[in-house]
Amino acid sequence: MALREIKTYPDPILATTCVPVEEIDGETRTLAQDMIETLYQANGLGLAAPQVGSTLRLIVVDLREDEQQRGNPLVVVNPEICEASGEIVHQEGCLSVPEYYADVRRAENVVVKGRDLEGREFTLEAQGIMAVCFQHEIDHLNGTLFLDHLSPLKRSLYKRRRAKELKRESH
Ligand code: K1U
Ligand code: ZN
Repeated sequence: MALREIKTYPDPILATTCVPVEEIDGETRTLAQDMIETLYQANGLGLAAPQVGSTLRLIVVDLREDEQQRGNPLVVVNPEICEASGEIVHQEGCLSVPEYYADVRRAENVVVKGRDLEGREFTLEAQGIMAVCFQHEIDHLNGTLFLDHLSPLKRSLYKRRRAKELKRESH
């Protein structure tokens, strides 16, 4: 297993629509294992393949039940939201959007369909923060960031701030 570099905004891979995994092979498994290791090192709740430079439709989510718990990772290959209901406004952050948090409105309950690393199809139900997390990760596979759910004003303020940060870092 290896840590992978987390791509940050405005890396163009974060705006890319990812392609379905056609065959779950050794490379897919290595990618998933590396993503789990990278997720834990970054202390995130979820991670999508484009965040580590791959354009495959694959996400990993940590299904811990409380803040102290770790190590219950779920890999979902070709995830899809097949049902969504309710509404929740939750503060979101993103490992690819450093040091920025904002409230986002999303569905409160989702049913997610996908495959595990053995190719077996499964569905799961998620509520609250886990539902938010699945929507956030599946957005990544469609080239969408939580910034895209904000008002144009908030988004452009963030983009200006990020451009200044990157300019400072380059000097
Ligand atoms: O995709 C990512 O960048 C990971 C991101 C996913 C996310 C989960 C839930 C709400 C919004 C976004 C994160 O994990 S950011 C870290 C985070 O928000 C968090 C970490 C531990 C506990 C709760 C939240
Ligand atoms: Zn994210």
